Amino acid sequence: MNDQIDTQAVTSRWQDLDSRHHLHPFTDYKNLHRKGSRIIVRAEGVYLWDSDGNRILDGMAGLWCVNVGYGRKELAQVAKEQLEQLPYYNSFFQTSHPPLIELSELLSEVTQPHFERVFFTNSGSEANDTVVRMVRRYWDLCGKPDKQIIISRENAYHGSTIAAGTLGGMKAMHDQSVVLMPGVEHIAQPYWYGEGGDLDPDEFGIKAARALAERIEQVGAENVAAFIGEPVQGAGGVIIPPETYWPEIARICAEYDILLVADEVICGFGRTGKWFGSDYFELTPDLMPVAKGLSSGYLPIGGVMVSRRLADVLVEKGGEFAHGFTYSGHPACTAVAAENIRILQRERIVEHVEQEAAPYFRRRWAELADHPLVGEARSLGLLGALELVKDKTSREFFDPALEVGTRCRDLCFANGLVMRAVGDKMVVSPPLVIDNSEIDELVELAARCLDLTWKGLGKAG
Ligand code: PXG
Repeated sequence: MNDQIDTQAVTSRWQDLDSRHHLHPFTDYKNLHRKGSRIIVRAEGVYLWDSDGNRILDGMAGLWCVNVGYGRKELAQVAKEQLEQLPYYNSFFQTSHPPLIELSELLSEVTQPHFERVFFTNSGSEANDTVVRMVRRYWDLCGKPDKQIIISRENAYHGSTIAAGTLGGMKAMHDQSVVLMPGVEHIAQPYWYGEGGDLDPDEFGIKAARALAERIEQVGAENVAAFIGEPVQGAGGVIIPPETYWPEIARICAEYDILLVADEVICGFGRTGKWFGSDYFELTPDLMPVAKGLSSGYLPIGGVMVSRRLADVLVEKGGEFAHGFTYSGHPACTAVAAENIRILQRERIVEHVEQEAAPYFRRRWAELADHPLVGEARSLGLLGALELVKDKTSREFFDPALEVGTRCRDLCFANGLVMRAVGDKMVVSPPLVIDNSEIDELVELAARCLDLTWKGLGKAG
């Protein structure tokens, strides 16, 4: 009893300090101040523990990143050894160091053969800023300096810096930025469930892809540098494009000589059951920004995989590429990322996702479509989404003011499951090492929380 009182006192103290001295990312401060944050103190495998001792199944792998699961002593050991050996040195001015070189080689090994080089950053946002710098520099060096425009999609997420936030298609973010970066266009997303109307998914996939060709025609191909897209939109609500979508996008990019950028920050490193989302959709992009699963989130690191087409021009015609970060290729981060990739290889985790976890998850997750609240239960690899709807047959959504998704998310958290709400879409992206019994637990907890949400809406019994 006394222990419990002590624990609660410690939690309240942390909550108080947190709300007084910390501004959280993407958070409504007043709301948080009323509730107090959930303080997470340790983690192992697919589970988290909070400061009150509650165990929580982490259905989101942190923020879509802890691919190899929590508690990997090998990664802690590698970080410790690297910090002792060489805690910092930069890669500017013609210097380099062993873990950076080793990771670069490993990345060229696990990506498609035309990716031989990587530019390191500290995050996915910086990777996408680098994409902007790089594609514009490329076309300039090719003698086509007018090719500046980058076409992206509504409801895409590419990060939170000015450049990455502009590339993304998040209305709430655009509304809060007084000045967005010029030279970015947005087209409709391939979101069949919400925007497909009477078309079947394949017809809608073609229609959504043709929006790219239409926009290129409108602004002039001579002005367009690149198209950027997440193979599966993550933060937008696990939007899985119809099968017809990506082949048509790739065809249009080739037809108009537009670079194709696949943002692999979420889809990379096994999430889809292949090493990269591009492998899953059989795309050969020109650039692939990566982050998150690159180090399984153990230390911050991102990068851009650069194809031979761009690298040859940057290297041969180049002069100085005036871009980089103090911590580009940080020794401890690169050492941990390299060990993380070796874990994925050694334990055949990508194969585990493709052959065992994803097929089992797909079957169990689909069962949730029977719930009266769920209009669609979709998944790809270890990405899943539920559409919470008012009417299953007409695909009618709830009034956003009801905040059905937020209610469901809060109920999940209170009942031992992290499931994220994107509006009224519930999404999951668990650690890739999840086993079948943990998938059962995830689905059963989700079902229980859907019931509680349903009851809370006053629809039961
Ligand atoms: N690209 C994609 C596809 C992402 O999902 C970024 C770039 C930016 O990465 P950094 O490392 O700069 O955050 C992301 C990040 C959410 C959520 O709530 C998603 C992300 C980040 C934070 C929250 O779904 N994705």
